[in-house]
Amino acid sequence: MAEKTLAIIKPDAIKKKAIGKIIQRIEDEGFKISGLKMLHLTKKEAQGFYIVHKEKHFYESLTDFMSSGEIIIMVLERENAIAHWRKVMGVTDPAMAEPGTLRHFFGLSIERNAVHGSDAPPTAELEINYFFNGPNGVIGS
Ligand code: FUP
Repeated sequence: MAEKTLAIIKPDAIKKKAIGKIIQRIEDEGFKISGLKMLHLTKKEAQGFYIVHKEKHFYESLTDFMSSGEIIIMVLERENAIAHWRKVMGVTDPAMAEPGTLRHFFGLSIERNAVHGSDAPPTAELEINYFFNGPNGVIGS
């Protein structure tokens, strides 16, 4: 059965003009893209998205970065979508990411790591709702 995950192309990858290559890879990996939009998040929207990290030392810098430029947000569907997308992205720190992964190709640092993916089914649902059908209105629609 198809599963859904949220995927984000982050500002660093957009600045590098990597949108086309990343979306090509997504399609080559058998995902169906069932939602897509480009947004420039406000600082508040970035803080809301990363609220689980609010006590972390990197929260301020991460949310500055995520609100520093446009991002592309997608809903990806396929069997085992969450785990498969995380495998295609590679681990959080690009320096540790395996060759062939998107973070290895495009990531600059643990903060500027090119792409985001949900980490579990409840998170995927929460993240998709945050951008596509949030209770307080659809962000950026
Ligand atoms: P991931 O699920 O791989 O995106 O990684 P995490 O949920 O652990 O981290 C969320 C985001 O926080 C990462 F994309 C990048 C950022 N981060 C930092 O900026 N510094 C750190 O030390 C760890 C994570």
